[in-house]
Amino acid sequence: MMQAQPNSFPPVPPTARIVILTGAGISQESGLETFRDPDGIWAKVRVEDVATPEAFARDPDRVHAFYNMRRARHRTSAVVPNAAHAALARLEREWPGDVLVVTQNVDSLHERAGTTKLIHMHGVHSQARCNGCGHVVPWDGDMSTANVCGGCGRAGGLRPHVVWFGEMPLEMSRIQEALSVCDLFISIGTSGNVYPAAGFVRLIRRIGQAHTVELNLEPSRGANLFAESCYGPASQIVPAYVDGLLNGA
Ligand code: BV8
Repeated sequence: MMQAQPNSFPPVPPTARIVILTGAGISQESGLETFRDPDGIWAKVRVEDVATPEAFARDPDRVHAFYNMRRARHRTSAVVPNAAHAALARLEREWPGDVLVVTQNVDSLHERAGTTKLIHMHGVHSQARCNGCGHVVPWDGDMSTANVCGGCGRAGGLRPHVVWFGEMPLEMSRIQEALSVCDLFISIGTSGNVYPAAGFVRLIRRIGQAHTVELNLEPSRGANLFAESCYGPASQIVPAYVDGLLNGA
């Protein structure tokens, strides 16, 4: 495992606008599984069976069981924000410039750590959406085809308010706007496999004004696209990187 490298780049000016992309790796030390690690979610269940609109149309009970299991896991007392989530919330509080977290994660660990400027581009499993009328409501317990939509009164159409493969991620124009003006782009805990998130660093490089940093356990698929990188567990390297930013501010 490559160890954290000292930050040998010029200090980031305190007016810098920061966009941070996070993936499942930032939540791994909180006890939530990643997707593509050897013991990850996709090693146990196929995307085509649980994370596409076609899967939900074909076998909604199976898809509900998959998300009910993940929602229940997330509710256990052992799953709490780790030092990486806390460091990003501190950065938002103490950094003079704008800080926006764009997460691919459907858990609520960033909010629970105190991050408020946050976009869940792949949705959240703590909300339900009606396939019939689009009504979105908070959802904490199990969900099934027996549940009735509070908006249209129909049963059977409620689904987790998450973005499946083949569906458009949420708030893409707001994300693209933030990427187009940012001065620092930090990617944390993502393997760089899933688009459009995996393409953000290419967009940033095309615009050419922002410094790009990858903080991950190991090099992602897009590792060579980042100007700076630091490898190790997020709970260690993210607080260290945030300290470096705030000490230089
Ligand atoms: C779309 C659902 C278009 C919720 C998920 C090119 C361009 C555009 C699209 C595509 C394209 N090529 C292919 C596509 C289609 C597809 C795609 O990208 N497929 C891939 C597999 C090739 N993309 C889509 O379908 C997207 N939609 O493009 O729509 C469109 C246009 C018009 C109209 C309609 C549609 C939708 C993608 C969203 C899919 N939904 N999740 C859920 O169940 O969670 S994706 C799923 O993968 C999760 O959201 C997850 O967050 C995401 C990415 O995974 P990672 O977060 O990176 O997790 P992973 O396990 O892979 O990696 C973890 C990393 O952490 C590793 O690197 C590991 O080393 C590291 N790590 C582990 N432990 C630690 C650590 N790091 C630090 N510390 C640790 N302790």
